[in-house]
Amino acid sequence: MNKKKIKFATSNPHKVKEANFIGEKYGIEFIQIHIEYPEIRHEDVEVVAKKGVEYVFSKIKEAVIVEDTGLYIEALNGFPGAYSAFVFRKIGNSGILKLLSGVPKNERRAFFKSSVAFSDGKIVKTFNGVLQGRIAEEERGCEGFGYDPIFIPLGYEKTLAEIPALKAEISHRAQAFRNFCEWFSKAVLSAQQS
Ligand code: ITT
Repeated sequence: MNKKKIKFATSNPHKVKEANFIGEKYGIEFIQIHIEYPEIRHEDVEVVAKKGVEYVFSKIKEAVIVEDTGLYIEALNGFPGAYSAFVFRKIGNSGILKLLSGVPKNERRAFFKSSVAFSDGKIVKTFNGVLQGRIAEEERGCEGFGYDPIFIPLGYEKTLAEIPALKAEISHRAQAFRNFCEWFSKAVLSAQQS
């Protein structure tokens, strides 16, 4: 089968790998392009992703997606949320663990939200995924990236960095890309074929 290729503007190759794990099942291949876009200040990653894709489309004038993810920690009133990239660069996983030191296990709830935004100049559409879980007491595991070593999905005891195969199936990103691929293969690919 000829794969449908879609450009994916991101600096993060891990995201592309996780997206392609899902895309593969739909005959869709995501191709990484390096175009920086301004991440506007907004608490919701969906709004950030939508503005981002509009900017990237205006530069390349071709169908493209961007994806923005945030880690929302309940005990910190949703921090770092849409500022997750900045916070990760500044204080990293050890800084988050310090902020939560002394917070008991049952109060360490958190979730990841991922939003994929698509634009082809006519349609701008977003697709979301959420993964519930909690923040671990210490960093564990060496797979994955970013906050994976401190995030334990609901119903499990291991961090995402210890269970990459499971992450690939159930993550916020897997869900958002599955939603995108479902829509894209129905709305766009079937219209092109008829
Ligand atoms: P872009 O170029 O696509 O923006 P990025 O890595 O900066 O790549 P985000 O802004 O979406 O991506 O990510 C915000 C932060 O959250 C950043 O520090 C990531 O490392 C981290 N992050 C994103 N997705 C994650 C995931 O699935 N697991 C753990 N950390 C993640």
